[in-house]
Amino acid sequence: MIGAAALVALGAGGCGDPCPVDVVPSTDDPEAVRQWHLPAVGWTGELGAAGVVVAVIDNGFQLDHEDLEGQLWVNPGELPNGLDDDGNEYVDDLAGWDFLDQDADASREAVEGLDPVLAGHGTAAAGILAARTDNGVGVAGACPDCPLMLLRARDFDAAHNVMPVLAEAVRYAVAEGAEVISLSDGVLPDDVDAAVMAEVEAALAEARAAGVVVVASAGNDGAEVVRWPARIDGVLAVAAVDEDGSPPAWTSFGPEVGISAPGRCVFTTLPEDGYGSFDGTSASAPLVAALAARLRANHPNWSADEVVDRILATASSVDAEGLGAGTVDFAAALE
Ligand SMILES: [Ca+2]
Ligand SMILES: [Ca+2]
Ligand SMILES: [Ca+2]
Ligand SMILES: [Ca+2]
Repeated sequence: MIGAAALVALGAGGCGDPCPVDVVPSTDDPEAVRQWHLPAVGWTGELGAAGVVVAVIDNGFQLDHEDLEGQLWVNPGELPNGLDDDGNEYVDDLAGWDFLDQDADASREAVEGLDPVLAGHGTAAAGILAARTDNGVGVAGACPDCPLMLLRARDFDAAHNVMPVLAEAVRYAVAEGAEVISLSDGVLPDDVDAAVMAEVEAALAEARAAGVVVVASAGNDGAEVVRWPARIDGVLAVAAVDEDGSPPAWTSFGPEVGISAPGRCVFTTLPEDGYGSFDGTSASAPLVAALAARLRANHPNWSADEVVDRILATASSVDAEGLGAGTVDFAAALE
């Protein structure tokens, strides 16, 4: 699992202290007053990136969350009729797929005994990326015009620690037109089955060759160890910074990190039409994915490398080792 100890911030008690917000995003979303992370990365409220589909591969989602309504990618070739209309071998994949259950419903299903923090993981990541913005409800997303392709390929219990269906989810995302993949997930390198690793790395190489930018969380291990698959070449590994622009003690760091982004007290959507703070590099990666999508929209002919290079070249500096190029800066990158 991805550093459960650091994913501590959901629900009552939040981050321990109220999130200090000096600058408030200028949107009509009531909970945006708690979203310090948006102004911190230079996000100024513009919607941007119309039509650039971002795949979020995670542990399931509240697909009908009030602040994700209208934000989901829709498969144009599929009808709800029990048939595989578009011939992609997935029946009725109207808006994504559940690769664990092999069904069309990527909802997060209740699992008895599962930590509620982890139960809300996918919904939190999706909202950071593309919650509906300026709608008078909830929070703002960092790329609200990005259609979200929500793919369930992971559960946070031990049985799924090697992500055996991740390769299939990545290939689906690429085939169905996602241009960015956001992966708030990772395992310690020694915990990956060699065959699974090889298959996932092949799928990620295919994604990259297709121009798809893959962004992944570095991990919450508080050590110089970047989790797999963030650590592999061709995946943009994201570490966390806090509201002071410093690395929280729990963030993973190291030479494989490409960039850093806010990862503490990131206020976002949660299950049951909820909202709350989310901590961890699982919050950081979707922010960077949002910027990648924005850049992709502005520069449709750029390669994945060119998108990543722009993100790195325009980062603001961080006074710490192992955090890559610095903190992601939307304003500078999109200038
Ligand atoms: Ca289909
Ligand atoms: Ca169908
Ligand atoms: Ca399902
Ligand atoms: Ca909203």
